[in-house]
Amino acid sequence: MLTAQFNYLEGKSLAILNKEGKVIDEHLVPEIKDDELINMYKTMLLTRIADTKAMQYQRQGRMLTYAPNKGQEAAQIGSAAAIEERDWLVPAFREMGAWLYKGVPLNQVYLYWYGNEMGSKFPENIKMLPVSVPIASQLNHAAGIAMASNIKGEDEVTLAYVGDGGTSQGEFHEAINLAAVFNAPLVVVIQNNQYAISVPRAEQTKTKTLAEKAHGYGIPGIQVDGNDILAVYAATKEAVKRARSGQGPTLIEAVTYRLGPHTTSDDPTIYRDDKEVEDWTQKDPLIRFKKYLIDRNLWSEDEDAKQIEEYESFANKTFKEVENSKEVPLEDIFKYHYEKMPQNLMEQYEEYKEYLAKGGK
Ligand SMILES: Cc1ncc(C[n+]2csc(CCOP(=O)(O)OP(=O)(O)O)c2C)c(N)n1
Ligand SMILES: [Mg+2]
Repeated sequence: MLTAQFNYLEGKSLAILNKEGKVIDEHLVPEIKDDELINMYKTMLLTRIADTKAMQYQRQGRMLTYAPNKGQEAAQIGSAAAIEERDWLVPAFREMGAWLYKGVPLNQVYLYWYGNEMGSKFPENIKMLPVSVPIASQLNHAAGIAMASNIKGEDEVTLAYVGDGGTSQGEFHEAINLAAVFNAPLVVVIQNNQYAISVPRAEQTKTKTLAEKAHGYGIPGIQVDGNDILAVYAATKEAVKRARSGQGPTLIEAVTYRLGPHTTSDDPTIYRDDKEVEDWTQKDPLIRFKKYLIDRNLWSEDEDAKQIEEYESFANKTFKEVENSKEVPLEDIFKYHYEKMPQNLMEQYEEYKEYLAKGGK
């Protein structure tokens, strides 16, 4: 078992590919079909391109605030690839790769960040919750879904995400404790991207790792190289198997790095060195996985160049469609929390209409 072999208390962390894309230990390589490996890589590439484009659209004044994913593609896609269609995915807000792997069309990703409620209304067959902006609140929803699966006798698993900062929220504790006590089929992936806005990981908690927090809940935990898609996949696959066979939750810490700003409203040069960003750029998860696939003759630089071109025009076309979609009705901002808009919300709606009528933006 990987959780036993890579014991966080002994300072061990699971890595399968080194930063040159070479396999560290053949025994650890998970069984993944060739077409799935390619699908994983292509989704990483689409995520990188769609993400880069989104930053540009925002800078051009064509999109609202945006939270970029650059550098975290392996943590997102390695985990999402380890669940089945019947399983639930519960994101925080920085999981574009997981959304795409789960089958959410890119236009919905863009609609969400464009401020259109329809971006959160996924096709019926996609078992995924929408973005959760209140940090860690999604974990209680995830624990609830997992507990419901047990009660209903269904063998589906819930995969939920949280950031390093999210582990300091009360809901992190509440959700994992509850899921552990009730043996709920929950897998929590912490995307430890080293920062919660400007707060560095070292100021987030006194524990050496985030994985070791599992100990306090009596559940297995593991730290993995979050920029190594094979390591993330292997650890998640094992955790999913454990959850599905009635052995309860697992906590996975994926050590990664946010190469971009927290959001388009943030300036990371104020709180971190260029040198640090440069060091992590060397550990880019995409380059590493591409090298691995090329070594295995599953991919080539030519195919890569063609795919990049195709995805760039796909992202541009998709975003133009989003821009040309119908104007977002004003009441959308107010109407989805309750079946019927309560009085206080009606008042705010009226006030907002007046504000706009007077030229407010
Ligand atoms: C309950 C709550 N408090 C504060 C915020 C403001 N906020 C938005 S993102 C963020 C940092 C989250 O850091 P982390 O969990 O590490 O996720 P990351 O942004 O790094 O993906 C904060 C404090 C919020 N959205 N919700
Ligand atoms: Mg973070």
